[in-house]
Amino acid sequence: MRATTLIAVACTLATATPVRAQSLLYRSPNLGGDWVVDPGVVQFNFIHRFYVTTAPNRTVINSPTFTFLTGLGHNLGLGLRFATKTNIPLNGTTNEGEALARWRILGGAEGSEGLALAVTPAYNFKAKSVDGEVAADWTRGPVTLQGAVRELGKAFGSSSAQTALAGGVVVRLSQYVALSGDYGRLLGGDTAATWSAALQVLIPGSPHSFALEVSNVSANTIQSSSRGLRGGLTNRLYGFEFTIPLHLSRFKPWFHPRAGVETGVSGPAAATVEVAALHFGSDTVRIAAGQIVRWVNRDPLDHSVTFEVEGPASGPIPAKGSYAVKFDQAGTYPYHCTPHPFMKGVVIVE
Ligand SMILES: [Cu+2]
Repeated sequence: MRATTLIAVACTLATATPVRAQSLLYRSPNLGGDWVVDPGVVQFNFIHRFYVTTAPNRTVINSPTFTFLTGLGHNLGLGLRFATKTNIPLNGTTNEGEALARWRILGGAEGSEGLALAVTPAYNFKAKSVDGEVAADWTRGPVTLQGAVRELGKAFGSSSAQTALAGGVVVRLSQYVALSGDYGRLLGGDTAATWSAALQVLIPGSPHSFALEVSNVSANTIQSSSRGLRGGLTNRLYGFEFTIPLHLSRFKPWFHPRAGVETGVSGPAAATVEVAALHFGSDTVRIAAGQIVRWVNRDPLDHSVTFEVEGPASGPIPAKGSYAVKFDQAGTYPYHCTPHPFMKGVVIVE
């Protein structure tokens, strides 16, 4: 399949389901979470932790974990994790890889009020172990409570299974800043509990979030996140996490330059929403059933109008492009922009 075909397929898929964003403002450092992303998006999260050895060497020991997760639609995700400082005491490489799938069984877009729940089956290549996690969170206003139950098929190089429990809390001080912490431990056995604390920031005007972290966990796979390090200075690592959503549709203009395109239905609109400066100009519009709403993109970059419920979706609206939808049924239709999930609006059809 040619790259253009692949991208076209990804874009078609991207228009079919509502977005799921991924932001550190709803998740503490050692809880993998219950988030999934839209089809056509590859979420890349980069954790970098480190500690410094004692004098005279004072060597900085780095401990990164890379996570890639893509959306398959229907609240399913598929991903890979790779860490270079495993906490699984087996001979050989210190690298640790994990393949994972995720099904978000319950919950709206990330950050929605109420309960969300996901299951994450995984395979750990270092431990040759089938692992899994059931994770839930409950959000009300500025607070998100998290919990996770993990099952480790062959725990830490042994041939026996172990269960771990973890819980965390995130408190959002504003739209852009949050504090979080978590605690977890394996059931049974004399092992160190895991803990972390973080200051999280949503970078304004961007889809990125950033966290400054302290923890006693060196690698953030399901296994390595379940047992704390112990021993001297290595029981505390400092570091950061950075989240990067890569929207494959962003690359579409390489193949199909198109500005000023009009998509959706044609005809006079009862309401026009100007999209400019990364905002939907009127975030609430009221129309009567049978009328048309048109979105006009005044920004030099792509936006989209993606409804939270199954229904019409614009796909990328290029600069100077527009998109129009006719609403035949009364109701409330919240929507957002897929490349910029913080852009939100609602159409109320009366
Ligand atoms: Cu946008």
